[in-house]
Amino acid sequence: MHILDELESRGLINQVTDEQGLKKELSENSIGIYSGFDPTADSLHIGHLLPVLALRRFQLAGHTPIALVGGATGLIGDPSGRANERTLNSEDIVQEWTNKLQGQLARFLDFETSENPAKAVNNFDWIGGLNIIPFLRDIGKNFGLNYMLAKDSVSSRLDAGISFTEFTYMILQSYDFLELYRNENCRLQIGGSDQWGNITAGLELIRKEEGSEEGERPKAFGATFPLVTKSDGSKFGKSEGGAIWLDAEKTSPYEFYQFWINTDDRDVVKFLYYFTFLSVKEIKELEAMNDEAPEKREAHRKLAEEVTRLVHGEEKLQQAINISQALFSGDIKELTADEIRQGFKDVPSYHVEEDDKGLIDLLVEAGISSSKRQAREDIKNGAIYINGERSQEMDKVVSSNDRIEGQYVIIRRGKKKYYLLTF
Ligand code: 545
Repeated sequence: MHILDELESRGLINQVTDEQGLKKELSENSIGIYSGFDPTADSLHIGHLLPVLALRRFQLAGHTPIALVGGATGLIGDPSGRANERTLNSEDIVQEWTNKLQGQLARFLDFETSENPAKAVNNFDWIGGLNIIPFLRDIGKNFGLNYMLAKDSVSSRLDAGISFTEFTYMILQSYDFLELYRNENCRLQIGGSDQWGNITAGLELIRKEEGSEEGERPKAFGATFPLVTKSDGSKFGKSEGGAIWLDAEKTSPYEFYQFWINTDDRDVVKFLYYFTFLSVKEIKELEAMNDEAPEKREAHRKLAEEVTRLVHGEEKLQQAINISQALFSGDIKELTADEIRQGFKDVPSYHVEEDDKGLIDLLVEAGISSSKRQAREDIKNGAIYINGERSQEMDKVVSSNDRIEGQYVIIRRGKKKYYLLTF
């Protein structure tokens, strides 16, 4: 199947320039395809996944993905899709975030394959040293003020205000496209729908700078992805705790997995198309299962597995599954310390100073039972579980033997109330 048809059948194409021309180009040649990521945060989140995964889809189809990190553009700030001027980050911060994003992007692409290895580039390498006079003369001359003012990213900001800094952003992104067109055989830029204006500005620049004498159109194209929407109308990619980051330190693989498991029944099929590499046929089968028995959550589980594996790898996925199962069954004694940290990140925790401590005192001190009397009652009633096992021994002493990897004890009171004790 043609890569463009594949993207289309997955619902991944929002807009595309000269679709037939692009189709031909992709069938006849192996080309460079780029997408850019500005270091405006220390991590990507799932809102950035579509272009990252698309770069990989194009690589699997034999083309060369170029992941661009905006070491230069990140110092300026893209006004696209933003209602207000950004505050500038320091150069040190932008440098640090550039390195982090480069590391994250690299995980999704294959740099080893001999035919079409991926490329990682930083636009600071060609923008950082530019001189303003030649830049304004050679590149600036191609941008008419009316053209720039008519772009959504600018026109929508005329009331709220836009600095010259952000106003010039489209010129820099256009210059990147020209640079990659010239030096990396890049013929296609992809991005979210907010990037359409910047991408087409780049195509204009390439047309003007590289157009041949006979007026033959240079072969460069642009394509955008749809905005990811949810059936319940809420914003995609946010949970109660905020954004779902790709950095495991910011969103643990377990939380990440849970986010996908909790996908609305009405969205799960769409997300399988968007965020996995499962074939249309496989997704159709999952769709049938979801229609018949949504409560079994086969499609949700598959979605969570596939995306978690893609982002965090097999080992972290297995941990996330372990944690989910343990929390579901209450049988948590086999969990590792790392799994405990992920699974019980949001439960109340209490640090115990003593090595050995009587259970009754512990329950009161940690705020699990309201008084010693209540603690005795709880134990007697069988409401207290230590690492998933009911404990009805009144004079139980919690000691190092009870600790998971020497560090943690999980107390459960009743059906669902968990407490994390650290030592
Ligand atoms: C810079 C130089 C280029 C080409 C592109 C750029 C970046 C582009 C932009 N993109 C967004 C972005 O978000 C921050 C990511 C890291 C924290 O601003 N001007 O950098 C997003 N992009 C991915 C998708 C997007 C877009 O990285 O395109 O639409 C989000 O889905 O907003 O030469």
